[in-house]
Amino acid sequence: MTATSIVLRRLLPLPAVVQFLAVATLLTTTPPPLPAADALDEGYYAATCPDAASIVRDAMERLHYNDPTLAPALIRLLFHDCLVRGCDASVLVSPAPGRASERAAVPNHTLRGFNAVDAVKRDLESACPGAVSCADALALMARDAVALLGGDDYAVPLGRRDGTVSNPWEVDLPAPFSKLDDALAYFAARGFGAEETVVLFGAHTVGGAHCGSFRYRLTGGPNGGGGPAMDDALRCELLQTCGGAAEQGLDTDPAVFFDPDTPFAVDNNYYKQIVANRTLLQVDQEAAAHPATAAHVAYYAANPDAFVSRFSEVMAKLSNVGVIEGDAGEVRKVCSRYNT
Ligand code: HEM
Ligand SMILES: *[C@@H]1O[C@H](CO)[C@@H](O)[C@H](O)[C@H]1NC(C)=O
Ligand SMILES: CC(=O)N[C@H]1CO[C@H](CO)[C@@H](O)[C@@H]1O
Repeated sequence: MTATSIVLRRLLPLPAVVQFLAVATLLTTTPPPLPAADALDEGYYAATCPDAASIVRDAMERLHYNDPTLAPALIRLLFHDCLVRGCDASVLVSPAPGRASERAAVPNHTLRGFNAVDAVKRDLESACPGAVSCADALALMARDAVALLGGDDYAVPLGRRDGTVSNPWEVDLPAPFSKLDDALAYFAARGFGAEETVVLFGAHTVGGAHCGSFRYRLTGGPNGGGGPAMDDALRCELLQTCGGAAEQGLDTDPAVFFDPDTPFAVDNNYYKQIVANRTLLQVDQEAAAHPATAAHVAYYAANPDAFVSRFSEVMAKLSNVGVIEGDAGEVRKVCSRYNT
């Protein structure tokens, strides 16, 4: 076992890079509206579920204790929810016969944490039936995940409603081999400037990636995939873990921590790694040298505390993208199913 070998459970099928391509070329859907934070309210459940936030926090502490890989998965789940149709829990819906959902789209194949959301929602339902939306539950869980991983706690105003639409063809998230220019444009269209995007990318200091997301970078010399170079020592190490074969059985693909030193800590190691050409994903590595991002990368590599506090600010902003409120949508009883 190398230092980067993994403990991440091999639960879910792996997306072949080539499948990502189909998604990456489909950047055609309309972005969700920009953040609508001020309509949400921390006291939204004061009458209907005053303990909602602490119910979620208690459950998250229990879940995190049993499985530290869950917290990173939830941070990623929030990202996949909020930038597709807004933070409306659309990512949580299970595909049903005759009714596909975002979970049928390729980037979801490695998403995890759905059972945890359902479990936390069960706790909320037994305390206050029908009150708390899955979109709010996920926003709170992601906030708690950041805190449990040593990040700064941040306020999550509430009142998101759950969407009643979830379409796989609307999942237009950037692929790991996207050009950084395209990824920056994607985030900009959703209200995130280059600095904010670089801060969000800092999430890749926790959790890990399956080899299928970066194996193409390992072969054919240090510049294997045609993208920016990977440090040769890391490349050789990863080749041992991942092998060089282009394809691997869907649920047997190994996974590797982004930050092998502190995989469960919100810290600035991501920036130090990309400065050293020691990161897994091509789009991340590009951020080290791109004129729109290099200065931010250098700043956060040198200022750990600035990153930790900024990360929570931008996560708070991410939690509010394109929320639906009032009487729109519904409050799902089970997060993986529409009520009707
Ligand atoms: C261009 C943008 C992004 C791309 C292409 C990207 C891609 C990926 C890929 C390929 C993985 C590994 C999946 C796997 O193989 O298991 C991953 C993991 C992860 N991503 Fe991103 N990501 C992006 C942005 C973000 C953002 C904005 C966040 C959150 C703020 C985020 C949080 C995470 C986390 C926490 C993990 C680890 C998940 C786990 O351990 O289960 N990513 N990302
Ligand atoms: C990282 O890669 C770039 C581009 O190939 C190279 O110029 C730079 O010297 C490398 N940095 C380190 C620390 O290896
Ligand atoms: C976690 C999850 O729902 N994954 C799904 C992603 O899409 C594939 C293909 O449709 C499903 O088989 C997975 O269950």
